[in-house]
Amino acid sequence: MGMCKPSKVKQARVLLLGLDFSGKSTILYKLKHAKDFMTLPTIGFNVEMLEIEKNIHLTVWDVGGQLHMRSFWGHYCEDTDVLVYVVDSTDWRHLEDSRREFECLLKNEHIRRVPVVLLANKQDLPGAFTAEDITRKFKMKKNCGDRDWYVQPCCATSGDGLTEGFHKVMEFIKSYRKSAEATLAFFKQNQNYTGNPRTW
Ligand code: G3D
Ligand code: MG
Repeated sequence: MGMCKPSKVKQARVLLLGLDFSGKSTILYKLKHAKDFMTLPTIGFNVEMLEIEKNIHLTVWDVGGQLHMRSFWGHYCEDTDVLVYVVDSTDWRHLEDSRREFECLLKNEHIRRVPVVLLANKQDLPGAFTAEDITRKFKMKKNCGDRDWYVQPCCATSGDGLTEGFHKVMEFIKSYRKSAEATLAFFKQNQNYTGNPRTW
């Protein structure tokens, strides 16, 4: 009788959030299909599997960012390895809204120490705030001081900056899982430990 080889493929979960129209679905499908893609306003969510690195499968959840959907964001946080938050860098009218939603999201207990990659999208458009502007406006040092974070300028329609942004996602996932493994090893000696850290 043959024996099944254990699968070498590792799984991780990425939560892709941001206000509606910031470019989340364009990013998801640009990475998935590597070509331009017509997006429609997302009703509910889109979910796709991406393989940015061999043998690591990212399940990416792109949840609608309309006002009525934002109250559901919290329901998607559990088991998340990295939060990717997308900002329309030209939409100065809604920048404060976006920052407020971001700060609220960071308080969710399921993503308390989860790393954050913030994508400063639509850099191709005139008047776009730079990644440095967005870093300051989103008070990244203060708001994300307790976790790994990175701000990546990008243009979802051309794809510029997406590879760099998602390589950062991969780097963060690996170090997040490694520290979870160390935590698990440490606490395994303690019989009373009932936690469930995210290990491979
Ligand atoms: P969402 O999923 O966050 O709601 P979408 O956003 O991905 O649906 O994108 C909203 C609109 O912004 C789309 O335009 C899309 O083409 C555009 N967009 C996304 N990223 C960029 C970018 O980097 N540069 C520019 N110039 N436009 C971008 P339409 O007109 O199709 O609704
Ligand atoms: Mg969408």
